[in-house]
Amino acid sequence: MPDFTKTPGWLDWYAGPSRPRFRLPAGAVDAHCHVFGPGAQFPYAAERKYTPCDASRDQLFALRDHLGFARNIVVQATCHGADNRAMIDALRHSDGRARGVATVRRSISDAELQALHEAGVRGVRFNFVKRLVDFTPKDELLEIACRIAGLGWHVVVYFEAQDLPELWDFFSALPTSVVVDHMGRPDVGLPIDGPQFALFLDFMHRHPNVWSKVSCPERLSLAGPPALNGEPAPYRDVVPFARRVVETFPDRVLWGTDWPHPNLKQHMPDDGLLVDFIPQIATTPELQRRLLVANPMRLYWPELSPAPPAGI
Ligand code: 0GY
Repeated sequence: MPDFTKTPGWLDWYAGPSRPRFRLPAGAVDAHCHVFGPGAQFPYAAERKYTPCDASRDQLFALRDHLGFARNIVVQATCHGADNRAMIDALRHSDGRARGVATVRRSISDAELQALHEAGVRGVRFNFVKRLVDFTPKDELLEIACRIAGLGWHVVVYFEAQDLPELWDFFSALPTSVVVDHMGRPDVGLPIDGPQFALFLDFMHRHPNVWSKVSCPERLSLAGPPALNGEPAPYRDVVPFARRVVETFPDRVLWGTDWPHPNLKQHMPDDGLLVDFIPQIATTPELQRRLLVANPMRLYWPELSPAPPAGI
């Protein structure tokens, strides 16, 4: 049995999250979360950059029910490399209430892709965050994107804001819908109207196939969670950024908890508090319905979704 001792400083996910004050709309989808192992059943990948704590599918489903979500999108985490078994196991045990985003290599066969589709996978993730993965040549990624386009899947991309200029042309060449994790990780210490965030908004304006997850305030925030004396908004410095994206592109945004919150070493969020962040960034019931229900259903359960609004 390999050594699966947690990476030093790793914070476990928050046990006993509060019950959110914000009531999620019926049918809400947690569109970004993970399962980790358990390592004894689904070993972590040899090439991983961190070893997490275990976070099982049953624990994920318990959180879903506690927070009031109806469905999950389980995104393959880098600690499992391209071994999608833990994620697929979660989909198979979800009673049809979870779909997935996989990591695949160029060597995957058509039959294996088809098996992933039948298990509920609807996307692949390309990760460009250097602390998380080794470099994969772009021609290999483009080849994968062209193959999965035929299945009606999309590409999820994870990168940091300073890398968008270098990645712009590659993203523009992708033949599918493209979902950006966590707004492309803006530096929220910079002005919202400054060049860095303007570039990201311009990227979305110019590419109608690009969506954004307005998730991970706890990862992006420099201000942190509210103090115990009850500051008004959790992660308040992230609010204007996420709100700008939600209000500018209301039909191309998704939200997820990011449970079990990999690689947080200073502060582990209370997932109930994260849900209470939502009405700060999607301020009307209609924006909330699109963010949490209509948009993720259109992307992941199109067969259950009404026809999209005109122009989408
Ligand atoms: C996230 C963020 C992170 C990690 C991963 O797959 C992963 O390991 O996505 C991170 O460390 O920023 O979205 O889960």
